Order: sequence, then C-alpha cells, then structure tokens
Amino acid sequence: PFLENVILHEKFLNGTYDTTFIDRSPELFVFPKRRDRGTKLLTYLGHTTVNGPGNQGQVKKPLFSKPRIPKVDLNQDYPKGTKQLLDEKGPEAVAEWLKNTREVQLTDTTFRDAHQSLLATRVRTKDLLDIAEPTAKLLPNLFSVEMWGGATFDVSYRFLRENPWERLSKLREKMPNVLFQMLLRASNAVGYKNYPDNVIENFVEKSAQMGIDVFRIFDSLNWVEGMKPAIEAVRKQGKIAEASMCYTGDILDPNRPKYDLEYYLKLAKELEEAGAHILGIKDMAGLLKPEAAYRLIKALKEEISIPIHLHTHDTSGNGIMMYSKAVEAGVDAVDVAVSSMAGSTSQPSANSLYYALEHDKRQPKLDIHAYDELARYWEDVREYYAPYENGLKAPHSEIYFHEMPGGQYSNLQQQAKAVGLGERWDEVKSMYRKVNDMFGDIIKVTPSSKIVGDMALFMVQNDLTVDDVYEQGESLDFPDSVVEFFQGYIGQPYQGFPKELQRIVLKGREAIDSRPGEHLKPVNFEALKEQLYEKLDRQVTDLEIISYALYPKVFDEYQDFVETYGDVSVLDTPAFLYGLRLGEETAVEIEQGKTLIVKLVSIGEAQKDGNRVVYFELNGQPREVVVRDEN
Ligand code: 3PY
Ligand code: ZN
Repeated sequence: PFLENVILHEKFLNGTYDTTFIDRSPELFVFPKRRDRGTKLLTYLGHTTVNGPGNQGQVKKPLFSKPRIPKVDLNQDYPKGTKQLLDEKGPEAVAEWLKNTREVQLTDTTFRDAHQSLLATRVRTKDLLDIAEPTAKLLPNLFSVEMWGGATFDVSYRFLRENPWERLSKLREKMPNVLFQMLLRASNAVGYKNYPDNVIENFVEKSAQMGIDVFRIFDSLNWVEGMKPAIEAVRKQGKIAEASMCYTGDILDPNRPKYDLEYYLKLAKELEEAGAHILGIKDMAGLLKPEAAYRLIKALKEEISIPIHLHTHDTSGNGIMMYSKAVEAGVDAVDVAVSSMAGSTSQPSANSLYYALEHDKRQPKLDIHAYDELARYWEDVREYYAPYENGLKAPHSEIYFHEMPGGQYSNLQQQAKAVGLGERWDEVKSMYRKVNDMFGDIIKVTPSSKIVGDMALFMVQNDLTVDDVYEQGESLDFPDSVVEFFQGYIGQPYQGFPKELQRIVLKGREAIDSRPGEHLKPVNFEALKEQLYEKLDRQVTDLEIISYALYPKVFDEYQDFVETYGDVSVLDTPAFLYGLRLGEETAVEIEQGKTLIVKLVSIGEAQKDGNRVVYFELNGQPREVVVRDEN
C-alpha cells in the first residue's frame, strides 16, 4: 500500500515530486487494512441521521446555502508574505521588521481562536481548506494566521474525528506565504497537564517541521519557569518564540493590587530575558480596558526592546476601543477575526478595526473588500455549526466579574450541559468567580481555567457553598484536576497557594514547588512506537507517536472510530453533522478521483432492541445498515 499511496499522490502525479514531501505527508504511512469504505461511511451517515449532531438528540437537518467563496486566480502565484521573510532571514529579522512597521500588523485568528471561542472549536478542516487559498491570496499582508494549537488538537481527534496534523500540512500547502501561528500551552503543550520535557521538545520539533512558524507560548499561571523549556525548544527550531503574559484583573483598580502594572512590567522583562522574540499579551478573557491598555503598552515600550503582540476577546464589546488605545500607545500587532466570525467571545473584527483606524497613520494595510468577501464565506459556513453557538447574542460585560476566558466560555457551557447543569449556567458563572477567590485570585487560562471550571461545576452539582467546602472539605472527594493543581502539578501560582484550602484538598498528599517537568520521567518514544505497532498492527508515524504520548485515550478512541466508520473527514460538514434528509443524494470523494454517490432512501421503524434499519443507495445499488437510535 505504501507504493500505491506514493504513486497516487498528487505531487507524484503532477511531477513536483521531491523527497521532502514524504516527511510532510503522514497519510502515506497510514496503511489501511482491506475494508469496505462504503459500508463504513453509510454506517456513520445512518448513525448521524438518526441521532443528530454529537448525539445530542435529533436536530432536523436544515437547508444550507452553498458557501460563497471569493474568486481568486488559482493559476496566479501567491504574493510573497511574512513566511518568506522568516524563511529567508530568520526570527530576529521578523521581530525587527515587526517593531519597525508603521502600520499596526494583524494576526487573523478565524481558523483557531475565533471558532474555539464561538463554536466550541468545531470547525472542520474541510471548511478551512475551502477558503485557505483565497485567504492567503487576498490577505498576503497579514502578519500571521493563527490556525492551530489550543483546543484544536484534541477536539480534532475527539469530536471531528480528524487528524490535526493533516489539517496543518494541508493548510500549509494552500497558504505558503503567511506565517502560521499556533497557541502552545508551554509545558502543557496542547493538553491540560504538564508533560515531561522531552515530550514538549518533540512536539515543538514536529509542529515546526510540519509548518508552524510562530509559537505563542503561555503558562496558565504566568510562571516563567514553566515556560522556559518551550521557549528553548522553539528557538532551537529557528522559529519565532512569542512568549506571552496572561492578563487578569485590572491594573488600574486600586482594590485589586495583586496584578498591577509593576507585576506585568517585571514579567515582560523576565520573558525577554528568557529568549522571547516577541512579547505576547494574552488577554484571554477580554479584561484589558482601553485606558489600562494604553498605560500598559506605553510602559512596556519603555521597559523592553522586543515587539509587542496583543491578543484579546471582544466579550464585553469594548475590544475595538481598547485596540484603538493600544495602537495609539504603539502596540506592534493585534489579533482580529474576519467580521462574521468576530465579536462576542471571539476576537474583535478585522473589518471594524480597519475602519476605526481610517485616516490614522497606523491603519493596517489590507484589501477591505477582500476581507468583506471572506466574511460572506464565513457567514454561510457558520450556519452549519449552529448547534455549537454559545448563545451570547450581545456584548457581555459580566465578563469583568467572572473573568472566564473566551475560549472557555462555550466549552464550559457544553461541559455544564453534559452534566445536566445547562439550566444552572448563571450559577456556574458566579461560582466560577467564587472559586477564583478561594484559589487566591489566580490567572485563569487553560488549564488553570479548566480547573476553576471543574471546581465550580463540582460545587454547583453538589449544592456546596464556599463555607461548605471549608467545613466539610475533609469528607469531599475533589475533582482530580483540583487535587493536582494544589499538588503543584501545573506549576506555581503567583504568591503561592492558599494554605488552608491546600491542606483541605490534599488530605496529606505531598505538594511540589519545583517544575513538574523535572519530576516526570522522560517518555520512551521507541517503546511507545512498539506499543502502537502492536496495537494497530501497522507501521506508525512519528506524528502518531507524539499524539499518542499527549493523548493516549483520545488517540485510541480515534483509531477505534476510524476502524468502525472510516475516514469521515471526506464528508461535507452538513452530512458530517446532520446526516442526510430523506431522498437526499450526496457525492463523497473518498480519495482523489474516487467518488461515492450516496442517497438516503428511508429509515425503518425503531425495533424493540432500539435499533433501526436505514436504507441507502450506494452508487445506485440498494444498501442497508443497522443503527442504534440513541434519542
Ligand atoms: C487555549 O489554551 O486553548 C486558549 O485559547 C486559552 O486562551
Ligand atoms: Zn484567546
């Protein structure tokens, strides 16, 4: 099958074959067992038609219009962009250039944080790929496109049933001119816990080889010690280390002195000394207010000599005003999303910022009409994902109270629904704030934000008040993530742990105060390879090994899923999420040049055992599959 994979590969066929494509095409090394792909896909479609998106009860498949894709000349070369600058001159040159550009530079987050924050990270690779080339050709002046990392890695495997590495390599081919940016949770990589240092190094190496250029690195407690191995690993790959400080509280609030201006200036200096090429300010919940932004950026510009890249979420509705003050104070780059995927828990709108800065010498250089056209595509595609919308229809200034990160809001809401607390969401939000205060007012961003969320869910679910936790704590079985937090396994919070609560939660367990990575045994990748080889009964790639090292259970489940249903990334999103309507026919290209025509003919009555027979036509031939009705 390897040879077959190679000779059928697009690049082999069109003669642009060179040996590096083998490294960049992990699909070559996935040797499918003999199987009936048609039956597998029909089983998936039958299951999804009967049970609806994410098995959350039947949602009748809506009628969708075909997404409007802006026209670009596919034969025309890509205009050169920042990617070429990095490849030709290196990371220091990019940093220098960024510092010296007159216009404010833009990172477009539509492919990552925007949908992580609006649609529970559910946007599929197919929908990204369809707009990748137009985006790269129409917006060649972007500083970068944030398109990977954060929650996209595990959600790909877990819910989209896709391989995240394929997303990266396929997008890279379609977008060769702009820098690719990812969000890296320092020693937590793209997970929710600390990993051994060799896992971080290996993951950064693979990500860089597969196409990531800018690594936005943060630690969920702003603990610089925890960030150093990741910064080092990125520098070693010759890529751009954007070490970031997470913003919480309000530097101008005299009643909240823990995180004041001095705190951030000192932190920025430490990050510069640790080797950052760019300083990131990661305002993950959108708490940075306009005047605070002005003073923070002004002061940072005096304090450090590397460029400053500001990230925010527009949850409060104050994002553009805040950016305008940050731009005035000299910020070098800001994060935006295409307008139809912007605002609310996502980033501020690129289109709005463009107009807000009209007649300002720092107005970004871009083709606003092209951006508007891209917005139409996303307006259409967003409709597919309606079941995952977080329900926020208007600016939500409550954020200044609960301080929940934009990327967490929709995910925690899904988590609350999953444990039956959907109706008590308001309580969960206010408990979230109470937990933050109990924990000593901590930075809240993945994974510390998830720990606060887990504790809040735990308390609401068990009807516990703050006092109850102190009074009955000895007999409470706290969530594992909370215990691990107090053990120091995700790092050290600024000014330490609250001692009394730590004692109650740990119940005699030990806590560490050094870097967790120093205590964790390095992963033996060779042994993992053997293990996977045995389990899957085929050759495995280095990318699969690192995925398995990060997420063994998620990776296993993904393999089982593929074994049962095949590669569902080939389905269009309406079919993937909702299945088919009665009588609907769809064409599925399962590989280049090989298309299946699938028609849903009828759905049988539910039988006593809870199963239904679903009748299809596959390439004109009648076929039936039995699926369980989970409604
Ligand atoms: C992530 O870590 O996924 C985030 O987006 C944090 O803001
Ligand atoms: Zn964010």
